[in-house]
Amino acid sequence: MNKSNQLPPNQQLAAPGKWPFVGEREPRKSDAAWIVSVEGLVEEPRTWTLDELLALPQVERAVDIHCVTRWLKLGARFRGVLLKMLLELARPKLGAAYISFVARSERDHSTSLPLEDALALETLVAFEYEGEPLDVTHGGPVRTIVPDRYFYKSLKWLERIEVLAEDRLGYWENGIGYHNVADPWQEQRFIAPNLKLAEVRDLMERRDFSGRDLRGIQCEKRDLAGLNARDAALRDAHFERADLSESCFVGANLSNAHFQGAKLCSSKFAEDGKSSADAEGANFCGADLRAADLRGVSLFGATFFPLSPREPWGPAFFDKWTRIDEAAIQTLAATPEQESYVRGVLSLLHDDRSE
Ligand SMILES: Nc1nc2c(c(=O)[nH]1)N[C@H]1C(S)=C(S)[C@@H](COP(=O)(O)O)O[C@H]1N2
Ligand SMILES: [Mo]
Repeated sequence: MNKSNQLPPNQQLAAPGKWPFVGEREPRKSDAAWIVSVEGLVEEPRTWTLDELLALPQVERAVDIHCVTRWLKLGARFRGVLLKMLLELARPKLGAAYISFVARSERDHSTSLPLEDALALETLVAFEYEGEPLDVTHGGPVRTIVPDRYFYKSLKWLERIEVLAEDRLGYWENGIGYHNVADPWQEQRFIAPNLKLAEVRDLMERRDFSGRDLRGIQCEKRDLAGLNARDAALRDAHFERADLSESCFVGANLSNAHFQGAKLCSSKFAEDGKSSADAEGANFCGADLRAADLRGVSLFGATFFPLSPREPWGPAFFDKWTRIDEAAIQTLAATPEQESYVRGVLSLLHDDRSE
């Protein structure tokens, strides 16, 4: 938390003890012993086995985890070695300006930071969480922890630290469009993609977004009733107050989409047997979800109930034809206020006395 005891904008607390995992689930399968190396623009490239790493001076830090999908976890205790220590041993050369962390994972997942920031933020090469070895799903045996950045800057299964003269965008930052600075206090979640205005206008007129990449699209207050957005990439899309009744979002990526005050009555986010949508971090406050079908939708960090009384929108509307199954509700478990709001409304609606 910062000095004023505030949470970063549009973030909500995860329940104590809850730590959802995000992204890849496991490292690349390999029989080779785990090593961590420092390479690139350094005087002395180094490699450490896990035992050698563990033998270096360790520190313990309480770190706030800020997930880009709108949940945070305060004061998570990590133990490890400071990046600064490893770099002092490898000695960056003149001209070293960026650092890229590369994972031992199927897609060689990576993320980067300006060297100066990585050091100033006291990046940790961590192997323990709350006194226990890191779980594999959370990046064990060794991951980086970058305080004060969205958590996608904290790499799981660290294998290689590359010191570079020029930046090399990481997996989420390159193409997928996550913000390369990622400061949660500035809400640097995504960069705006380059959508061609004429094309967007045409798609809106035809109400057909299916299969398109329309991240960050601006559709506030639009009449888009009956929209076909099947399998569309609509992360961070703006649908505030739009009419989206009877629309189809099956298979769409709606993470961090803005649905405040939108009409979503009879919209489908799911279909029997077919992939449902990803709505992690989406904002449904004030949205009309009567008769909407949200079965199996991933809702980590999504909000249905306003995070603060200052928010201009009240809670989302449901009726007894709204379909949210247990699988979808359970994805809200990390944010108990949201979960209990949804459960509460649904049980009221399905209570015979309210009919
Ligand atoms: N190797 C690797 N590291 C990764 C990712 C990934 O997919 N692969 N995802 C990132 C993202 S987006 C987040 S939010 C955090 C999630 O860490 P957790 O699963 O321990 O919560 O890891 C980051 N580091
Ligand atoms: Mo993330």
